[in-house]
Amino acid sequence: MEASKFFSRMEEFEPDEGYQKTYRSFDEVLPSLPPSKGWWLDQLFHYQGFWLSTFALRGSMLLNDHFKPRPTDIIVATSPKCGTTWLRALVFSIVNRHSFDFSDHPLSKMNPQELVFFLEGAIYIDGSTSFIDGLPSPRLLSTHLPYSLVPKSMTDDTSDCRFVYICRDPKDVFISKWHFANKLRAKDLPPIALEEAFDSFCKGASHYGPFWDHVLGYWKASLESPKKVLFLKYEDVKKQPSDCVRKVAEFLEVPFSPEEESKEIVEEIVKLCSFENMSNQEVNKNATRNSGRPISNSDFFRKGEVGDWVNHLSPQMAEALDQITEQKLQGTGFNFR
Ligand code: PAP
Repeated sequence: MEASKFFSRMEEFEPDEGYQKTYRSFDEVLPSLPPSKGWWLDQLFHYQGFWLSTFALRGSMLLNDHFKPRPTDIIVATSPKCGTTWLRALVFSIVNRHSFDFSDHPLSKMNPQELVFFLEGAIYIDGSTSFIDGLPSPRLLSTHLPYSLVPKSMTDDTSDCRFVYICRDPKDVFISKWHFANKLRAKDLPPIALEEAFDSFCKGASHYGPFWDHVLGYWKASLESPKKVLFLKYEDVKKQPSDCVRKVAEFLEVPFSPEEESKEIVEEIVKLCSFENMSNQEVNKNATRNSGRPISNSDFFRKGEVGDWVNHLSPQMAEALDQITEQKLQGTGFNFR
């Protein structure tokens, strides 16, 4: 299929020669990539070590060729279902805490995806970086791309943009992904069986997988460049949300002042972004996304718990996944405990 067919707003955008070149590269590269069956979309493609949908692949190529990072850019980076929605909300409310009243906050009216823009998604919709280019600084952006596929102009030493990454126990990630995939599957398809999804997750063939390689890419980057990449775990944020909020604020160089501490602003942020509060906002209960996909904001708020996998995975499956995790993480200095 020609790249131009993918870009839904192409008629509004006149691509110059630079963009035409990227579209052509995409058209050339796609047929050469090993495919795998997706969980809801037709196919995933193995590109530079990761399984990407055509959506993510195009996004990555367009980003690489056309995105101009700014030193003030803040990127929420995640493998899907590790806490993207939550981290978007936390980062937005930390960075903008002087601009909004907690009693009348944008997060009460908008889903975090409308406040922290999904890079490869926005670029896919426009077929260009024009929307992202038009955002005022500091830009709050998010990506699911693995660190190795993020443009070098964002990750190398000359760039000051910062990444806040969150990961999560792969057993919970898998269960969350499986539920989500079944929401996204076409109505005329049966739900994807847990065993089938499990098999492909273990082999690494899920969106932006292998999961472990995604985590390790950001883990290593956080060790090598601690000022550029902050690495968080979902379970730690659940356990000690206030500490994590302070950590993110310090990393972003907007630490809480003693006055803010005395006014309990950290606790306000934790409350505002909590699963209970966010999942009860009208916008997150009902609104359907304007993305052409059969998902609504409520699909991003399922249980928000640590350890829900126990209700779905057999002990054998859990052990198999733990073993893969142990093997993959051996010698890296990282674990999910
Ligand atoms: P995405 O990567 O596709 O954008 P993401 O937000 O990471 O999705 O995943 C949703 C998960 O985060 C859900 O987990 P579950 O399926 O295990 O329940 C969702 O419930 C959880 N989640 C969403 N908001 C919050 C929050 N405020 N606090 C804790 N967990 C949350």
